Amino acid sequence: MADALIALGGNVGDVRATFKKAIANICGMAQGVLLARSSDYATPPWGNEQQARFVNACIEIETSLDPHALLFTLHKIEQKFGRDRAHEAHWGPRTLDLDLIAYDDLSIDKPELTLPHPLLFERAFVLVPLTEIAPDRTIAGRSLKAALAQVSTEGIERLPDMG
Ligand code: PH2
Ligand code: MG
Ligand code: MG
Repeated sequence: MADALIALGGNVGDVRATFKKAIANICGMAQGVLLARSSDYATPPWGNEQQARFVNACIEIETSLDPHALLFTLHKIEQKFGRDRAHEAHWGPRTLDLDLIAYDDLSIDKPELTLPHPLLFERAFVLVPLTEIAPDRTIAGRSLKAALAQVSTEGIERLPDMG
């Protein structure tokens, strides 16, 4: 079994309800066990600022899928929840984005999959929820806590639990 960190994001529809269903799908389809789930956070849009705020979260799972099969599964789940990669704007609005952030300590540099995720350390909307669930983790030799201290978390707001 491998340990995978996955970032969730979205800003179209009832994103928090989508997350809940998507996480159940991930565990079912990735033969996974949910090890940790962060809080949900409202985050200012990054990359393209002319769009609604996002909701972001991170999970840690144990999975028996290899990284490529896991990525394929994540894409299938994005589709199931209304994601349309063919017709969306780069960094634009979306119902559900599932990004594979890290898979054990594996480094992969292929067009279809780069691990760890290349923009991880630039994105407070990933570092905030990830540090919540893995405060002592290092990825590619960098401590998440130290990386978080170097980005602005302005406008990021932890959302109350849904119960
Ligand atoms: N995802 C994007 C583009 N911009 N901004 C925030 N805050 N959170 C995201 O998940 C996000 C984004 C495209 O995937
Ligand atoms: Mg993505
Ligand atoms: Mg993304």
